[in-house]
Formats: sequence, structure tokens, C-alpha cells
Amino acid sequence: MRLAGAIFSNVTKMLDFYSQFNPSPLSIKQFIDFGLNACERKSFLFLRKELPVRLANIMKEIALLPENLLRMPSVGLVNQWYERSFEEIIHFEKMEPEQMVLTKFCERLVHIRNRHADVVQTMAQGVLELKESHEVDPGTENSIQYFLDRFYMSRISIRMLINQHTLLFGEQIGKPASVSGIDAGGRHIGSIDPACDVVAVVRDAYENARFLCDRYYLASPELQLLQKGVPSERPLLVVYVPSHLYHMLFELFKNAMRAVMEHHENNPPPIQVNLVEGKEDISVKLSDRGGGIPRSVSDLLFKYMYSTAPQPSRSDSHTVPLAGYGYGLPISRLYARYFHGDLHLMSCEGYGTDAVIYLKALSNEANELLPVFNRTSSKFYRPAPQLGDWSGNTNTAVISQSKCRGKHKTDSEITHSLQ
Ligand code: P4A
Repeated sequence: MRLAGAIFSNVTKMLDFYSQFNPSPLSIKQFIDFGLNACERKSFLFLRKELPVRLANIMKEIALLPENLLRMPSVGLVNQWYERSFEEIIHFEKMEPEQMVLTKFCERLVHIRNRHADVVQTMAQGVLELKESHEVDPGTENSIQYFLDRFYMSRISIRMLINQHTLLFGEQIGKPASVSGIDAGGRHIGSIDPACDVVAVVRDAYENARFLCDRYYLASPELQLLQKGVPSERPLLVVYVPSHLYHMLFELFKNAMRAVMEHHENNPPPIQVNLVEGKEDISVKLSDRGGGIPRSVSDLLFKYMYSTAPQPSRSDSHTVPLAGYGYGLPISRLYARYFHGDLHLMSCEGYGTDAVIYLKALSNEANELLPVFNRTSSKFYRPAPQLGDWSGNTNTAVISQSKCRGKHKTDSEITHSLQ
């Protein structure tokens, strides 16, 4: 009992200690330089500090979640995984970087990666448990949206670090299955392709989405590829993580195909993909004529609380739709933002939707975008009255406070609104 208490307080102390440091974002160029001057010892020394820092920063935010969400069994499970993994990495804190230790560290990272494989699903399950057991107010919903964006971004970054280390220095067992299946001809540096052929990834994602589309709708829209921008003759090559690009494109193709097939009984119009290489940005635009969605819906497509629905049961697995309500879009946008790109949806209701993936054209400008735990981030978890400062009928809290009927503001409302 006393021992358990001692371990508990030690981990708590370590969490406090490591959460004081800000995560160190790396650029794609730094990942590559690190990979080329491959030294396992140096990587080990960096990760045994950086991984606890990134874990501690996000664990501090988990602790600030609304209490009713924290009490959900799935959230508790995820929290336990994080505590476990944090402890396991801290274990290497004072070890000499000899070969035996380096090997054990690599094995531990693979183990941790496997432990966290279902974090996205399990957290989504936690949100579902909350929705089914509680009325969720708009303030709590905002906190959850804010948290999940940061939590999943943190996870993407931690997996990136683990993948780089295990791919560069680990045995064959450390290699995760290739998602897109594109043969890079051995030029990869960890998970980064210094000459990632965007057209090849677009075609691959299209073909795999089309396979699902054909199976469900017995037809599929064609792909029309157009390449524009500064020099357009040579293939568009980027320094990027192909699996991240594939993830985003596959998601967007599934959405576009579903919209097109639901909107056209026969002769589905093609999905157009425009590739543009600018000085600062590389843009990949998918345009479909799937009928589009109203603006009120396109905002919701990025909201975790609206995208959370129970998984279809196994018995309907032969009829799973092409693109369901999942975390596909919000997570895809995080992949884009992770290296300072972005993902935008522009829909014209009644016609179709454009989805644009922006990537940084220069690998030294493609820095990791990481959540930092501090006073500013903590503020977002404090329940605050949702008081709108624009007229309108979207915020019921405003209406219920009868401001729209010309009620005077209280002194405190005025003071606060001017701060
Ligand atoms: N129109 N346009 C889109 C959808 C509809 C669309 C759609 C009905 C809505 C939800 C969904 C999938 C498609 C599109 C491209 C996009 C996103 C939405 O990238 O044509 O699954 C939840």
C-alpha cells in the first residue's frame, strides 16, 4: 500500500516535471538530416526526453477534461495506457546508452505503439458513452472539440517520432505495414519519402476508394487529373510522409464518391483533381459534382461530437457505406496541419464540393505543429458561460438571455465584453 503510494506520487512528480518543458517541433528537413546522419545513440538520447515531454504535455490536458467525460470507462482506459507508456519511457531516464539498452528501448517503443493502436476508436467510444449518458452543453462540446484536436495531433506526432526511430534503427519487426503500398525504391528515410510522387499517391487513393465504391454502388466516378503551376512538365515531387497524404486523399475520395453516387442515378460525373505547385504551397484540389452540402453541414463535418455514431454492427458489414460518420475529416485535417499544411472544404449546395489539401512546398518550412500545455491551453477547459457577441439564431444561450428582446446588459457583462 505504501509502495503503491510512493510509485503514484513519483509518477505524478515526473509528470509535473516533464510537462514544464515545451515540446520541440522538428521540420521534415530535420527528420531527414537526423535520419541520414543516423546515430541510434543520439536518437535515443533525444527521444527519452522528448517523448516524456510530449506525453506529459497532453496528459496534463486529459486531467483537465470535464469530469463527466473523464469518468467514462473508455477515457479511463486511454488514460491508463498513457500512464503506462509514460512510466515505461521514464524507466530509461538514467540508463547508459549501451547496445543492450538501445535494443530494449526500440522493443519498448514497438510495444507502446501497439498498445496505443486503438486510441482514436477508444476515445471516440468515450465520447459516445458521454453522449448516451449525459446532456452535453455547448461549453463542454467546445472543450471536447478543442481537446480532441490537440490530443489526436499529439498522438500523430508521438507516432511519427516512434516510427522514425524504429524504422531507422529497429529490426524488421519494428516496421509497420505500409498503408499505400507504393514502392518507393528504397529511398525512404523512415516514413518520409524525399521524392514523394503526388500523382502516384492520388491514383493509389483513388483506386482503393473506387474499389469500395464499386462494391457498394456497382459503379464509380472516373478520375480526371490536371496538373498546373510552375514547371508543369515534370512530375510533382514533394518531401513528405506518403502514408499521411494517402490517408487524407483516401478520405476525401470516399466522401466525393459517396456524394456523387448518391446524387446521380446513372452516368456519375468524374472527380477532378487539380495539382498546383506554387512557391510556398502545393495544393491538391478535389472537385466533385455530388450536389454539395449547405454551410451549416460543412462546419459540422469537422466536429467530433457530430461525427460520433455507433459502429455498424458486424452483421451489416456487407453493406457498410463508403464514407460513414467517423473521425475521417477532422483527423485528415490534423494530418495536413501537422506539417503546417491545411485542409479546406468549400461546398456549393446544389452543385458539388471542392476539397483542398495544402502542403508546404519547402521541407524546412514544414515544421511539426504541436499542442503546448500552459496557462493559455488550460483556460479552454474552464467552463465559461457561452455568451454570443453577434446577433442571430444560432446560439440558443443568447436567445434565452433575452438579449434579442432588448434586455439591458448587466454591468459585469459589459465589463467582460470590453476586456
Ligand atoms: N455532398 N457533398 C459531400 C457530401 C454530400 C462531400 C457528404 C452529401 C456528406 C457526408 C459524408 C460524405 C459526403 C463531398 C466531399 C467531401 C465532403 C463532403 O470531401 O462531396 O460522410 C459523412
